[in-house]
Amino acid sequence: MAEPNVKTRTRTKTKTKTARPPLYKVILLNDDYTPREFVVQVLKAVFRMSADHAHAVMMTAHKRGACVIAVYTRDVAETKAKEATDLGKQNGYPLFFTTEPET
Ligand code: TYC
Repeated sequence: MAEPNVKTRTRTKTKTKTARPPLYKVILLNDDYTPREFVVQVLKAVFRMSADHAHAVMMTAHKRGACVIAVYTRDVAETKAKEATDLGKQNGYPLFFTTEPET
């Protein structure tokens, strides 16, 4: 009986993956002096949050001491954290935002 003429070839497919930049968390810290409503205004203005989301985030920081509010590339995270902290400072409040690398 004749063998079927099957040729097997191995192909190597190379898929190039685009490296993603490391992400940084922006964290809101609680304090005893900044008015709740002011925190909400800053979250809406700097982090483009809805009123409801900003209020929920503010309350989480208020109750637990801190709240992760968003992740961005390092530059964006640091710029937004500084912008938001400066808004508090300009108004005489100790409101503070910090950043840390996402693990
Ligand atoms: N603890 C503040 C108050 O009772 C409100 C507040 C909430 C301040 C969250 C900062 O990240 C914060 N007036």
